[in-house]
Amino acid sequence: MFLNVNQHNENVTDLANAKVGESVSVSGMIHNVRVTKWGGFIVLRKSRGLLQAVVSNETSKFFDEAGNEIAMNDLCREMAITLTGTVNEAKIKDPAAFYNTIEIAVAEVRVLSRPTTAEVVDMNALKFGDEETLLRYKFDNRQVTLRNPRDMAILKVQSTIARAFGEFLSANGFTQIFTPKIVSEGAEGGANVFKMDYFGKQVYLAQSPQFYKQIGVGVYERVFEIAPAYRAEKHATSRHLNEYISLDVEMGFIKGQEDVMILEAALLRHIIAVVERDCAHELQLLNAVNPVLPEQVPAWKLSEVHEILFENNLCEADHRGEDDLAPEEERAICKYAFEKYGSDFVFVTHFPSEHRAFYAMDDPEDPSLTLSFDLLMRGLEITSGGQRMHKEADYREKMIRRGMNPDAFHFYLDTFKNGMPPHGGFAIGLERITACFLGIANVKECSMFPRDINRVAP
Ligand code: AMO
Repeated sequence: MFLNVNQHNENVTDLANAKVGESVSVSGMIHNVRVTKWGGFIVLRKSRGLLQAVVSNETSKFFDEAGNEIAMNDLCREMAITLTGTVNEAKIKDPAAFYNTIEIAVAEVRVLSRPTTAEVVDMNALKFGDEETLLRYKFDNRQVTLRNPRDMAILKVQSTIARAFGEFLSANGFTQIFTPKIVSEGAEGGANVFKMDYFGKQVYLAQSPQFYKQIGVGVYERVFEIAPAYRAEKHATSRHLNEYISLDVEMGFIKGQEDVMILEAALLRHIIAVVERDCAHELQLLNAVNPVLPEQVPAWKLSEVHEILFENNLCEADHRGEDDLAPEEERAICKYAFEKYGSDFVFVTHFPSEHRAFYAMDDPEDPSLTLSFDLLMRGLEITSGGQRMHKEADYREKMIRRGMNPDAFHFYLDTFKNGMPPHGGFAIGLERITACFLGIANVKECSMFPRDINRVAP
């Protein structure tokens, strides 16, 4: 047998160009059915949201999988159907309706398949919110509650962010790479690494593609990766997942970490523009305001952030002299930056060397600090990044100073032994940036199947 590839039909189900008065055939899942005296409504769920179809007792006909005529009453939620009818103009108020200027006058409905339970999860009864029980119910039944238009919208925006990330970088000379997630050493240090048995040997799940993306710079100069990262965080918080998607970037031949920060700002401006262009429906449904990234983005040293907050009396505690940002500071400095400079983003730089991963380059002007940064968005850290060391001797010296065994990292060090350009990069947590875009309080809602300390299924 041969398949004729010319038969490929683009966008068969896209109704965007459907004209009023036209006859169309459209397939989807029944989101809701409402029977009235004169007929009723079938709400069809499509990939972007809902489509309303109007049934008339006089003219609409219904058929089951075998082609036998049935009554409208025999239809139920989550049946897969193909519906044929005429496009009519309409004004649909339901914000979940993606098609809000048209409806279909049903001529015929054909059932393709049906659920086998009488107790299909009622997507319409799910209210959005972050009460614990509701979230637990949603995550326990995620395989079906994902069909809720609001959850669909969150993950649609997430998908758009990831697409825009890849598009921008590909257009700017970056090569997409795919690196192993089963690794012999954790890249970020600390205790939050998952151990795993690998044919009798202890290995780890990658906390980040850090080593491999740096290696990639020696090959392609500029690389990016979109892949899961694993962190054995034992605490349940609204901003930590045990598996998250890391949007990683690494670039060679930089003059300083500012090159990396400028690239990230330009990348984010592109992402914001694409989300605004392609996700207007989702932003409206979720009541989300697209973030603002002005031409002049605040970029303050950690010590300056502590000072600004203290001088303006913006935090409960005095954090001056501390070697990291407290969560109340992250929120307060973002509020300050938005009110004073109209920016939803703040770069914080020059974190103390002791508190950054070993690969960070120390600041030649003050080696107790690093040329590294975090990017805060609307009160939450969405990125860490910075300039890396690029000389083998510097790595060995810092590793020994930290009590690490350089031999365990021989393949990584071998990269620098064989020559590396000055380079730097960053990683954005996809669930976190999605949550910040949409004003969602818990990052788990921005994961298709969240993994946390109590959850590995579904
Ligand atoms: P870092 O460990 O700061 O840096 O992680 C980078 C970004 O990843 C996201 N993130 C998480 N999101 C959800 N749950 C978690 N448990 C979690 N941990 C991290 C955050 C964070 O800002 N290799 C460096 C990056 C680099 O320097 O290029 C790294 O992994 O948004």
